[in-house]
Amino acid sequence: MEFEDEMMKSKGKVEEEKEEGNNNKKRKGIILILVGAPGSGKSTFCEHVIRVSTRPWVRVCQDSIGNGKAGTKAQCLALSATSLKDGKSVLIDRCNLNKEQRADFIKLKDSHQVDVHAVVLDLPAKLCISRSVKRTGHEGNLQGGKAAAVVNRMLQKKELPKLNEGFTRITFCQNEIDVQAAMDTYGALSSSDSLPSGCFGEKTTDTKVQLGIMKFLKRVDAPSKVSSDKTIPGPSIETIDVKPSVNEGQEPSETHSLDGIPTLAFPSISTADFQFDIERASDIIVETVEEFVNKIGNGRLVLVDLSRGSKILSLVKGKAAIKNIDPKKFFTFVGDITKLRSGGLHCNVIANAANWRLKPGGGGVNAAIFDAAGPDLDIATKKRAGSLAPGKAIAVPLPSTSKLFSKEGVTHVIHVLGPNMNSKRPNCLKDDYNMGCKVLREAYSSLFENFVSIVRTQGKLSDHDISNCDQKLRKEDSANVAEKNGKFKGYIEENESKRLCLTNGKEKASNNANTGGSMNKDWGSWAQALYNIAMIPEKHRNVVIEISDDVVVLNDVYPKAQKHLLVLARAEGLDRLADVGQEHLSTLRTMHAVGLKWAETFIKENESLVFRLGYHSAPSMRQLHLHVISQDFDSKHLKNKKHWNSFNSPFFRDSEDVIQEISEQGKPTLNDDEKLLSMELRCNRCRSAHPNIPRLKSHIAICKSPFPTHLLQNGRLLHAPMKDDAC
Ligand code: AR6
Repeated sequence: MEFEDEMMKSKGKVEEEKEEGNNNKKRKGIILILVGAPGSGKSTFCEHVIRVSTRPWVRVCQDSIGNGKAGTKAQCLALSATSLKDGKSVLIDRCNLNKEQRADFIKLKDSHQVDVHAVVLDLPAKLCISRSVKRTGHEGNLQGGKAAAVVNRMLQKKELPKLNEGFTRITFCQNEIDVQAAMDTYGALSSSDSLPSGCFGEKTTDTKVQLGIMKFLKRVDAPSKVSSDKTIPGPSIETIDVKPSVNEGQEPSETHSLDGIPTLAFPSISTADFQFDIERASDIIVETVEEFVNKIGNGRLVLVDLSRGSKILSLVKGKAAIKNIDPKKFFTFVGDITKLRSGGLHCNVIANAANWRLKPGGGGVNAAIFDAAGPDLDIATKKRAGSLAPGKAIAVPLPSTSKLFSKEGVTHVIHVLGPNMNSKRPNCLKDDYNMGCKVLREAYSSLFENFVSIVRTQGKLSDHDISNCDQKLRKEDSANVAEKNGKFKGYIEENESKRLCLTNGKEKASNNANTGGSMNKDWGSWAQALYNIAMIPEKHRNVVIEISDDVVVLNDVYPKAQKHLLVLARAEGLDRLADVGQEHLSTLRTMHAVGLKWAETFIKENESLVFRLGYHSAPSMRQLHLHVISQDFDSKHLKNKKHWNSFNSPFFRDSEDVIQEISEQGKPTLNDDEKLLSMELRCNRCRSAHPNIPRLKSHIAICKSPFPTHLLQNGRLLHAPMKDDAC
C-alpha cells in the first residue's frame, strides 16, 4: 500500500507528463471531418461531442455559418483556420461526400500542425432519407418532400475517404451502435489525448471475414450489391507485422487449434518497456503459473511473445519444464497476441501489459491490443475503470462488435499493470527489486485470478461466448441449449404471453404518464423468474446460455417459434420498456448486439431462418427482456390469438425502432392497447386473414410471400444473404 501512496503523491506530476505516446502530441489539435449524407446524424454527432468533451471543439457548419444562415465553403475554411490557430479542434459538419470537397480542409493540417480524422456516417440511405424528410427546422432547410431527391442524388456521388487523402484516422460507422461508439470515443478525448492511427470499422473485403458473420448476415433493406459508385476502402493500417506463428511451446501443435478450451494468452509483464530484470521475471512467472495451474479447471495459460528469439520465452520454458508443469496446461507461443487464432491458437482471453491510465497507444502490446480491438475496447475499459494500480489487473468484457471478438474469438481483455523499472516512465521503482518482485507477483496473481473467475462464469456455458465465427462450436451449443431448455421447464410458469399485462386501470395510467412504470406495478411472484435470473445468473447456470456484465441470455421456455431466445438486461430497476430512457441507450444497444449475434449464429446453421428482435409493449414478466424470435412461428406453444398478436402486431416493438425513438425522443412508444392482442389473425407475410390458429399455422407453413414493406425497412428483419449476393 505504501507503493500506492507513493503513486498518488506523484500523480500530480504524472498528470502533467503526458500519457505514453502522447508526449509529443501535447495539445495537438484535430480536424475531424464528418462524412455523411443529410440525415446521417452529423450535427447530432457534433453537438454530442461538444457537449461532453473537455477538449475545446468548434463546429464548422456551412448551413449556419453566415450568421445562422447558409454560407460558403470559404467561410468554413476561414473559421476552421482561426479556430485551429486559437488551439481549438474543429468538427467539419458538412456532407464532405467526395474527395474534392474534403481536400481543402485536409490541407489545413500542414499550416496548423494538426491531425486530420474522418468519421464516416455510412448509414443506410433509407434511414438518411426518412430522417431528412421528417425533420423540421433544419438549419439548411433541407427537409420535407424535396429532401429525398437531394439525398439520393448526393449519395450517388459518394466517395468514401481513404487514408492516403491525408487522414491519420478514419472511423467508419455503419449503424447506430458504431455512431454511438465513435461519439463516445471523440467525446472522451481530452485536449492532450490522441487516438491510434488507421482505419476502424470499415467494411472489410478480407476473404476470411467475408466467409464469417460479417458477410453472412445481411439485413433485408441493405442493397444486395456494392454499387458501382462506391469506393471500397483500402485495408486498415496494422501497427504490427504478422509474424510467423511458430509454436515453440511444449504442447503438440494440433492441440493448439482446439477451440473451446478456455485459454489465457499473456505477454511477459514489465520486461520490455518497463525494463524489469528477465531472470527474476521468469522465476515469478513460473512460480505464479505453478500456483494457479490447478485452479483453472480445463483452462490453459499461454505465455506469448512476438519473436522467436524471445529470451523470456526460453527462460520460462526451461524453468517450467524443470518444475514439471503440465505442458497441456501451460506453454509458450510465438506470435502476435492479437492474431493468435490465425496462427492456430484460439485464446478466448488475452492479457494486456497496460499503462496506469488504461489508455490506448504507447507502443508495445498495449498499442497492438487497443488497435486490434478497435474503439470498443477503450469504451468498455472506461466503463470499468479510469486507472489501474501497479500489481493489479482488471478484466474487461469485449463487446461483440469488436474486431478482436469477431475475428479472434476474444471475449475478455484483462489489463495488467506491472512494476516499472524504467526511469523514463512514471513511478519508476529504480532498483528496488524487493518492491518490484512483490508487485510483479501480485500482477500475475491478479491476472490469473481474473482468468479463473472468467472460466468459472463461462464454465457451464460451453463456448457460447468464445466466438460467433465457429460453426462447429455453435452446433454443439445448439445441442446443449436444447438440453438446458428441458431443465428450465417448470421454472417459469407456463407461457409469458398468457399473462401479458394489458393496459387497464392503474397500470394504464402509469404507462401513459410515462412515470417509470415499475414503480407503479406489482409483479406477482410468478413474474419474477427472469428478474431472479438476471440478478444472480450464476445460480441458474443450468438455464442460461450466456452471461456478461450487462446481459444474460436464455432460451424462452415456451418458444413460440423454432428459435426463440430472451436477452435480459441485468440492471436493477429496468423492469420493462416503460422504464427505459436515454440513460439506458447503451444497455439497449448491447442487448441488440447480443441478440444479433445469436440470430447470426442460428442463421448460419439454418439459412432459411429469418429473425426479428423486439420487445413486448407491456410484458408479463419482470426485467427488461429482448425477444430474439424466428419468423416461422413453428411451435406447439403458439396456441392463441394473444400469442400470435404479441409478436405480429404493433404491440411488438422492434429493437431498432426502440433504440431510434429513445435516441430521438428520449422514450420509446408503447403500443399497449389490449385490442392489439385480440385483433384478427393475419399472416405475417401476405397479411391474409385466418379464422383460427390451426388454419393460420397451416397457411404460414407454406406461405412464401415476401414480408410486408414496413418489416423490410430499418433492419427489422435479419436473414441470410441472397444466393446471388456478391459480398
Ligand atoms: N504480441 C505478443 N507479444 C507482444 C506484442 C504483440 N503484439 N507486442 C509486444 N509484445 P510491453 P511492459 C511483447 O513493452 O514492459 C506500453 O507502452 C513484448 O515483446 O508492451 O509491461 C504500455 O503503454 C514484451 O515481451 O510491456 C505500458 O506503458 C511484452 O509483450 C508499458 O508499455 C510486453 O512488452 C508496459 O510495459
